Amino acid sequence: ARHPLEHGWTFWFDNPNGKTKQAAWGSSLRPVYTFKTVEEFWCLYNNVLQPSQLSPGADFHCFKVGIEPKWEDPKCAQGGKWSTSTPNKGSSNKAILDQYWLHTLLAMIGEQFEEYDEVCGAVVSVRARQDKIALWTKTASNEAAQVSVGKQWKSLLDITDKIGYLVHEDAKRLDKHAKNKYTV
Ligand code: M7G
Repeated sequence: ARHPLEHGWTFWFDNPNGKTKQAAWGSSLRPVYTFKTVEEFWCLYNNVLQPSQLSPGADFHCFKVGIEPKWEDPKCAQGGKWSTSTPNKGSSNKAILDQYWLHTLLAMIGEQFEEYDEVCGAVVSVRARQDKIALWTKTASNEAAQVSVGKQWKSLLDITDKIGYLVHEDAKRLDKHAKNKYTV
């Protein structure tokens, strides 16, 4: 039996080895596979590497069909992201990263967020210093919706530390100096 999902979703991969210092951001960002059913999701999930197996610099993205994982995408342009990181202190943190990723994917594709319409997609970033995962949403100005998504995500991942919401427009303008708009 086929179990259709509410939305189709596209997996994207950003390959750090394809990047040179001069290359523009996103020049190695590629859509890999689109799935529309539960069965296709598991087939894909079982056949791609886990975040823990990626080399530093790599990003996995899973976004609703038709939304590019970029600030510039019309559905993302007024949005922002909740994010959290795992300290890179060995294999247990890598296992946590994989778990964060899977739980985030399942909650997204199962439309478990109360404000499911706000969700654009998720990104897992493998970095030498600190791996991180982010949940991108659509309407940064809607505080109630973002706080709802943030609280639900935090509880889903069983995070006790504060997590922050960064507006893409601020990240674009202020880069590393951008401050969180919301925290939960
Ligand atoms: P980052 O997402 O802050 O994480 O991106 P990283 O430092 O761990 O890789 C770093 C830089 O990539 C940003 O400061 C931007 O210059 C660029 N960048 C990241 N994103 C998500 C975008 C995007 O969506 N659009 C553009 N134009 N640049 C981006």
